[in-house]
Amino acid sequence: MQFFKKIGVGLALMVASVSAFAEYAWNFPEPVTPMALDTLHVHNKFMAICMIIFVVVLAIMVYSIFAHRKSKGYQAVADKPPSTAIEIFWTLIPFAILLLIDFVIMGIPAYHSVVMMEDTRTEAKMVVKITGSQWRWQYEYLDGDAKGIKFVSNLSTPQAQMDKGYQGAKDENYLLEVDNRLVLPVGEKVRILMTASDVLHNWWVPQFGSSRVAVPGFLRETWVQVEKPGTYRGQCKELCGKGHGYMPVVVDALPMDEYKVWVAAKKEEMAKASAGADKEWTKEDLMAEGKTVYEKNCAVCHQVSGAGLPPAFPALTGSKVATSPIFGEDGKYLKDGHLDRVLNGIRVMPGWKALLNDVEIAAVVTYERNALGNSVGDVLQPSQVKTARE
Ligand SMILES: [Cu+2]
Repeated sequence: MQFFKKIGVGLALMVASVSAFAEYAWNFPEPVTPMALDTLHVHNKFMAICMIIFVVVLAIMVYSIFAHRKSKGYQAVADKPPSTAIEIFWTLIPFAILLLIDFVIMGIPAYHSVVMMEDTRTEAKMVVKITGSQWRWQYEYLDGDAKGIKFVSNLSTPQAQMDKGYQGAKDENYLLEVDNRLVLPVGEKVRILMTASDVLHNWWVPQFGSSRVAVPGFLRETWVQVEKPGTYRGQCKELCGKGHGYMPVVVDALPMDEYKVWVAAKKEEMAKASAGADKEWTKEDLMAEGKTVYEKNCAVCHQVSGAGLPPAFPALTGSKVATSPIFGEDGKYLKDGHLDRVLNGIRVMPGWKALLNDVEIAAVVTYERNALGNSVGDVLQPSQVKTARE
């Protein structure tokens, strides 16, 4: 009887864990979108169904073994002549039960959830395009007040904390912090268009319940409607290379009025940046800006020191590209020259044309030519980048 008591205690614990669903420590993170909530409900329902099946099957099994034991005079089935009718009967009954559970009791809520995930049409008031690239996210607002806002979102955890042998304290949001967060209004259905520029990525925020693989050359879609203001964190969920663990997603969900303030501020910031492209920059200013841009965007492959990780990521220190002239005699930038590489990329290196503004590109090129062990001495002005783009 001791044995049955133990089973009883075990079952009681399992049933008790169902009530633990209320606290999310044991379960999915707290859902903040209708999609995440629906998925959680489906998950809980399925857990309960699986548990009932488990308990019923185990109970029948334990009862059968115990009640029909040999010492009571029961004979093994194998010793009796087989009955085809009984065999078929006992195969069809569980089959019918499982069919009912799978297709009706589990199928209907799962279907509801999937349809909900696919429905990007209804009531979507704004569209954000998300591009994954090795190893960062790019966000672009395609309509509404925020139309024209676009930026790159890079990991902002200090390099030192990621170095081998680092002993100090790590940030609270270690590897889950970025320089530019995606900002979305609360309560608004946002359609998300997703693509990638190099390999597969996956923009995933667990609390949103939406996850979709970003595929180069394809535009895929999903949606989010954040119901609760707050900061939500996620990661790239598709193994995408060396920096896969270094491209987090951080989303700020703001109430509509605060969101509008953010949009206005961001637009002003962008206008200021493009105005900066027309003035003449000093070498010091470009170098300072260039260092920031380099360490944010380029150091992940070419390393902070410029030594690179050959052969995949060549060194910039002493590199032919970074030390030979940028412009030809006709005044146009040279093909395969420094500016060409930065604007258009090559092989695994993305083109930075769409990701960085004129000032940032001019600054990073100037920096690469006059730091990292290089000392070419020349300066690239933002206005030259602007002309080069045209
Ligand atoms: Cu990725």
